[in-house]
Amino acid sequence: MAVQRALVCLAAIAMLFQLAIAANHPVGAPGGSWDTSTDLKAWAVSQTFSVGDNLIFKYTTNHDVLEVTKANYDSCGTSNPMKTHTGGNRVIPLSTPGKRYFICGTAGHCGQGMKIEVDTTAAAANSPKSPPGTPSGGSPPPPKSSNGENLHTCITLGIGLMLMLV
Ligand SMILES: [Cu+2]
Repeated sequence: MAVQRALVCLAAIAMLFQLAIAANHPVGAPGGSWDTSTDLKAWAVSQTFSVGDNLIFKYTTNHDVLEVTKANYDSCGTSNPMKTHTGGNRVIPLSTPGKRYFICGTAGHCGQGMKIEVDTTAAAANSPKSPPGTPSGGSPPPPKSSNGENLHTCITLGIGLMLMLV
């Protein structure tokens, strides 16, 4: 029984960590952003993008964000972008593995370095999807008298642990 409780506790903590693993990537941070003065190429290389992460573009309105083909990325071609994002604050979910290309559409900015290649990798093998045991809308597993309490303690512990590590 004690082993079972320990396992539940570990599972709860693992779930919390998994949530923490999905990362946000503010483009150019720290110290820079989506602008012409940030070394965005170096920034992109320094990042590890995983499925489930988010790219966050924050920029002044003299910029925009175009998602383009590799050819247009290479040539700074701004015609026929796959997507155009304006408004100054854009969250782009990285939901599938593979390469995506973003450039600024303002004349000259891509040539000044406002372009990034984002290579999203599949989620790491040690963070599997949550088990399919809980169908959406299904009822939660039958509560056992003290387990709820234990789970709560575990989650509290897990959050404490995360805060320590952050
Ligand atoms: Cu720009």
